[in-house]
Amino acid sequence: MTGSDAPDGGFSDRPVRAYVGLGSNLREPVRQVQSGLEALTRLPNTRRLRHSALYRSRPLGVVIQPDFVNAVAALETGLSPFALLCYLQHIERQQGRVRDAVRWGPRTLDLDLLLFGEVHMRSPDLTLPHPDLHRRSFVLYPLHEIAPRLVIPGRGAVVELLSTVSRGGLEVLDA
Ligand code: ROI
Repeated sequence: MTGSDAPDGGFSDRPVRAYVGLGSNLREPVRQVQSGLEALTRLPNTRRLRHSALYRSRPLGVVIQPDFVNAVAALETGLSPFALLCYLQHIERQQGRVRDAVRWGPRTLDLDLLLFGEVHMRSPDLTLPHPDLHRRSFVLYPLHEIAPRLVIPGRGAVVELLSTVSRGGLEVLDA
């Protein structure tokens, strides 16, 4: 797979700061999220910067399913948004993700492209910023941990958004 398979040409003009949310609640979720974080270090034209602690969170969506493990990582990337998305989906497949199995149901590894610099876009395959990011405590808390001054384009400062969501049982897991 190469970045140039992407519909937007594959590369950005200059490096962009992007944020990725990781979530798993199947087949040893801690190990799934750790290997997802490692896989992000191997993306082409990309440096993985900070990542958050691992958090345990109650499932949003189908309620009768195992708790999730979530984390957020920051990247600096020369890939385009669609090329990065393709690589993230490739990592999900490598870790056994079956897309569209049960909507809002359990998953081995979900990698959500949360933010891509200041980019705003809406397409059938990719919406930026991620449309639910400002409502999800399991994204906002880890994001605030690694980027406390971050402002989400169109939504406001992460630190302000924290006070609008319930923490809902979110706990930091021991390292
Ligand atoms: N719930 C939690 N707590 N964490 C997730 O990462 C997550 N991901 C999902 C759904 C099924 C909506 N619920 C989640 O995709």
